[in-house]
Amino acid sequence: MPTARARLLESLAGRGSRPAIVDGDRTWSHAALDAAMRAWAACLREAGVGPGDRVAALAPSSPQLVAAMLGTYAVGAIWVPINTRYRATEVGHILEDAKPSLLLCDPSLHDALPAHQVPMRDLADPPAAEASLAVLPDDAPAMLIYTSGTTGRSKGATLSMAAVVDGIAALTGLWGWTDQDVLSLQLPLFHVHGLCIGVFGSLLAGMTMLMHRKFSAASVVADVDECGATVFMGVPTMYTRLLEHLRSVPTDGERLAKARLFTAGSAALPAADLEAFERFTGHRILERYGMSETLITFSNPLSGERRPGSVGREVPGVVSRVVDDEGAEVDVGTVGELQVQTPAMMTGYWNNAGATAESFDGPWFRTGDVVTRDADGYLRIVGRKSVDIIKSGGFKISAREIEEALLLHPAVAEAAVVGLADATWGERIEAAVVLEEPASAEALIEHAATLLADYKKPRAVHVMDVLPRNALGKLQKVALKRQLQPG
Ligand code: MLC
Ligand code: AMP
Repeated sequence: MPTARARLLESLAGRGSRPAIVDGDRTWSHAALDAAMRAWAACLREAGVGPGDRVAALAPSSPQLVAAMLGTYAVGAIWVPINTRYRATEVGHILEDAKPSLLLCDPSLHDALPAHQVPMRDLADPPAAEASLAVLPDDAPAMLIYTSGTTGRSKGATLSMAAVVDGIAALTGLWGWTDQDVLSLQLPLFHVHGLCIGVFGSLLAGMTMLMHRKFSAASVVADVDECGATVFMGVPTMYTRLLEHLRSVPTDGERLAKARLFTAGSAALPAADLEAFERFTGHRILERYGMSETLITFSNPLSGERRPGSVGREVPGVVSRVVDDEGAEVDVGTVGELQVQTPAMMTGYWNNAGATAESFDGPWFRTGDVVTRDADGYLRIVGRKSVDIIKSGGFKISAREIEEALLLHPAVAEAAVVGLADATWGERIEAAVVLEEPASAEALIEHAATLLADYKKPRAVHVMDVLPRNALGKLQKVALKRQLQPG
């Protein structure tokens, strides 16, 4: 059995002229991607990057970005993708934590760079050169995926090559991906949904990616109807947008019908959206569930029942249990926390042994998601243990991080941030503040927007005399959510 690294990197050249990535009017064959990977590897070696070093990337989706990632693997280094919506403080935290030897940055994103410098290179065409591939064990770290937690700062989930390749191959095997498939890839490449399932999944199966810098419903339709896309993957908000589009252009349902598979994940897909999409297109969306730390652990089947409101059963290789607050397994149909073991498990949070230890109960990873299991094993995600984690449009957001940003405003004495149910975004960020001097809600929103990525900005700020607290003074966020969104 070839190593995971070999399965990913050495398969490219053998696929020759078959298209790997279509980027607008330019098509990159597998051989061209292989050459670009080797050129990047030479370039990185020349810059002194070697095994175990980190290479960070702050750039929109592009074939060069994929080639640079593969080049990073070719020299045995670790890929650290950074969210392109981040601002200087958020980018600065990742650079300080991951300490990359090199940052690959698109010139359009220079404004997001923090004051302190790391060696940097623009992600432009690298010089043509050849480099051999480094031989590294498959369990060495391959990528750091920064993800928010209950604390303010994001943590780098460290995934090995074996975890990603084995985990994704198990999933895409279940979904029947082959080299005849064409993926409409409209997800960003700095999270596991777009990067691991999208890019790794396509490369491992030898399929073609139609790459987009930005999502649009019309381009999904065009990809399927005009460019032969057979598969589309999206977060539920993308399906909400597709449904808006279909309501105004219902005939596009027939155009989308030509695809083979639509999948959803990263947040709960409302059953009503699944049913409406099926009415327009004849396709029942396949919903699956995962996390940056574990990759995809549950999936509805390709053939068999795709149950609305459920994420299906364990992906092959995954074992799971549902436990109560004392760690005892609960009965079928009873809510509890989902815990999992998987070959795709992260090795830990980068530089953060404390957080890693807290997230495991022995071999079990505590997902923090509250679930119930049907009698036949189908799982339903019903909530989260912590109110401090918000999912909006598929992005995971720490309420604490936004509270800390609001508290930096001189007028704010206390701040509480919550996620309220929202038909488009899944959850919508709103804040409640107690002020010590006058300030308008608009000014506070603007203040948060200058410090944080655009999607973290509160959509409303409520000025209150006091925040709801219990007798011991502890903030009652559940009560606050009820107050802001009754019923
Ligand atoms: C954009 N906006 C958001 C937002 N995205 N607001 C809340 N939540 C979001 N996620 C806001 C912007 O701030 C802006 O507001 C307005 O929407 C228009 O911005 P845009 O850039 O034009 O938006 P758009 O490109 O349409 O983005 C929507 C989106 C994007 C759904 C395409 O959010 C997205 O790419 N989400 C995918 C996230 C993802 O990949 N998650 C996977 C995590 S991995 P204003 O007011 O400034 O105009 C994971 C594991 C697993 O979860 O299981 O997969
Ligand atoms: P992230 O840290 O961005 O990888 O987000 C992982 C989280 O996304 C999980 O812990 C869940 O809360 C959520 N999630 C992923 N897929 C689904 C899904 N299909 N349904 C509900 N929540 C999901």
